[in-house]
Amino acid sequence: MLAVVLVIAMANSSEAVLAETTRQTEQKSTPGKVHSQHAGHKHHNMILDSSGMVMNSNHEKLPQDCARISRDYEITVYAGIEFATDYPGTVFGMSEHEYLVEPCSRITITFTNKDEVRHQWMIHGLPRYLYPGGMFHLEATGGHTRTGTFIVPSDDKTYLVHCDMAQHMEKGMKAQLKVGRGSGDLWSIPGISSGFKQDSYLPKKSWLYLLLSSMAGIVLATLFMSRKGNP
Ligand SMILES: [Cu+2]
Repeated sequence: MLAVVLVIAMANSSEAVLAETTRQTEQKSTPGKVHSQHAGHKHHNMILDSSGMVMNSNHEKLPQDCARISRDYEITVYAGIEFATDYPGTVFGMSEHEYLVEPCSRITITFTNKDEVRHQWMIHGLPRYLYPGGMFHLEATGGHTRTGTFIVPSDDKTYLVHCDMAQHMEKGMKAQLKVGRGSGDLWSIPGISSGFKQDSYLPKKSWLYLLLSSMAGIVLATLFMSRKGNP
């Protein structure tokens, strides 16, 4: 009995290995093909080749809260060091750091990388039932262009857009996409919001303590002056 189970288990595992090897061979031999069954990226819809990547592109699946597509946008974005010159402290930049779109709209991004290093245009916080990890993602190697499409839900929300290469967001590749009225500005968006968050090291209501101590100072000074005037 045990031997039979072992034989079946071995047969299954060798089948699995064979299937995986075949899949890998297929992927190697057909660069650029859509491989939604990629091992480890089972649920990603990904097109990948040597000059870039398009992940989770969605041209037709509507978010649950949208009855139809309200509007189509075609947005061209350039990435590169030349777009950082207007913003002190940055190294990389994008030609647009803010995108304003209508609820339930369909957005096609054409992303051109004008640098030699790789850059990405990645948006977070999309509905996970449509976009694995809540993410839509374009990546272009130096001098290349990638195009992809996604559809946003109906709620007013501000989405983070960035390049996820190490230190690129910190060095200027940060943007925001506002659906409808948005949900406020993100911090450190070049040309939009300030570059740092204030750390709250002061005690709460410190303005109150400051006011009270100033008033106490004035009272003491007044008392002191009036005593001096009337010995
Ligand atoms: Cu980058």
